[in-house]
Amino acid sequence: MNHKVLILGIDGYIGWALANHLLHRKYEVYGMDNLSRRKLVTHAGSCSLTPIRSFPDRQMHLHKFKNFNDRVSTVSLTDAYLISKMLEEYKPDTIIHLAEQPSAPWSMKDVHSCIHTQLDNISGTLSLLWAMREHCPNAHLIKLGTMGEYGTPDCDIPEGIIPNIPCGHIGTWINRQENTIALKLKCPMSGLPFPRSPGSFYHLSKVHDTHNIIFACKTWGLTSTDIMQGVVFGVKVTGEESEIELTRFDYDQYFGTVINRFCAQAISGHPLTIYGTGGQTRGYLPLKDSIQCLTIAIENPPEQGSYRTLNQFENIYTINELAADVLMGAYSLGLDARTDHIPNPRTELESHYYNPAHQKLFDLGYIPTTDIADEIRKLINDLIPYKSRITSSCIMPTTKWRS
Ligand code: USQ
Repeated sequence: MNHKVLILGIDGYIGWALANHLLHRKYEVYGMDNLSRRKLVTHAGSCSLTPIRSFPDRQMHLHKFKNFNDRVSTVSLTDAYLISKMLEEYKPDTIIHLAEQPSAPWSMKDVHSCIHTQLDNISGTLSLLWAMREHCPNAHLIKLGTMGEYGTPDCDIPEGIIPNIPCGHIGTWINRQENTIALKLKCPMSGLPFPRSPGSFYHLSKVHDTHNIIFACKTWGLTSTDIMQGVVFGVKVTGEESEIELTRFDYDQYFGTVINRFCAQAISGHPLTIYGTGGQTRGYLPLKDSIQCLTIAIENPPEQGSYRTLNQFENIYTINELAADVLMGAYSLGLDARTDHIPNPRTELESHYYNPAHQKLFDLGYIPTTDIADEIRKLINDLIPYKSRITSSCIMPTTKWRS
C-alpha cells in the first residue's frame, strides 16, 4: 500500500495509538507534534498514569517500521511557513489533524490559557488549510472536532448539516416538538451548518475551525471530514500493546476525561467526582472505537472537493450511569470505591434532552463496543499496576466556569 497519512499530534493520546495502528496496517505514516500535551500536563502538576517513554524513544520505535517516514517533525502547526514546507515535502494523501489544545477546563482557567487555546487551535488549522491549498489540494483532511460544538440544545442534533433544506430554496426543519421553523435562507451549499452552542472557550475554538474548514472546502475545493467526536476513554486498542506502544493516560482536572478520571479515582481510593447532580448526558466511545472510526474515515473519503461531518460516538450516557459502571467494575476487582456529588465547577445543564444522530459511521461499517461496563472493568484492571503513580492533589477541580 502506498497511501501516505500525516498525523498531526502524533505524540498525543489518540495520535500515538493511531500511529501504531496504522503502521501495523502498512500505511506510509508521517508525523508531527510540538509536544505541547506533555508540557501542559506537567504544568498542571500531573503526568500520564501510564509510564510513557520520551519522544526520542518513541521516534526510535517508529523507525523500526519500514513504512514510517524517516523524519518526524516537532514544529508547531501555528508556524505557517514550516507547515507549508512540510506539506510540500511530504505530499500526504490523508492528513489527520489532532494537534490542538484539547481541554475545556484549561481554556476556562484564565485569560492566558483561553487565548492560547483559541489562538493555537484556530491559527494552526488556518496554517494547515493554506498549506493544503498550495501543496496538496487533493488530500483528504480529517479534522478532530467535538460533539461539544453542538452543546445540549433542546432538540434533535443532526450530523453537522441541517437536513431537508434543498439548495436555493426556503427550507423547513422540524424540531423535536414538531414545530416548523421556517428558515428563509438561500443556501450557497447543499445545506447549512446546524447551529453550534458550545460550553467552553475550547469547544468554541473547534466551532471556529469548523466554519473555517467549511469555507476552505467551499471556496478552494478542499476535501474534509470533520469529526464530531464524543468523550473518549480507555488506554488500549488491541490489548496486546507493548510498553512503548501504550498511549498516555491523563486523570488530572484539566486533561483527564470523565471516565478516565473516575477509573483512576476508583484505584486510588478517591471518591468519584460527580459534578452536580450527574444527569449531564454526552456521547462516549472507547479509544479502540475512536481508532476504528478514524481508520474508516481514512478508507472512505468523501467526494473530492466536499465537506462532511461524522458524529463519532458509541452511545449516550449520563454521568451517574458511568459512575455506576465504574463502581461495579471496581467492586468486581476488589476495590472499595465510592462516589461524591461535588458542586459543579462548570456552567452546564445537569438534566436535559439529548438526541444526536450518529448513523453515518455505522453505514460505513463501524462495529461498536457495546458492553461499556465490561470495557470499564478491563480499563480499571489495566490501570491497577500504575496505582502508585497517581498524584491525588491534581484530581479535584479548581478551575470554575463562574467566579
Ligand atoms: N465531569 C464530571 N466529573 C469529572 C469530570 C467531568 O462529572 O470529574 C462531567 C463534566 O461536567 C461534563 C462531562 O463529565 O458534563 C464530560 O466532561 P469531560 O471533561 O470528560 O469532557 P469535556 O470537557 O466535554 O471534553 C472532552 C475532551 C475534549 C473533547 C470532548 C468531547 O477533553 O477534547 O472534545 O470531551 S465532547 O464532550 O463530546 O465535546
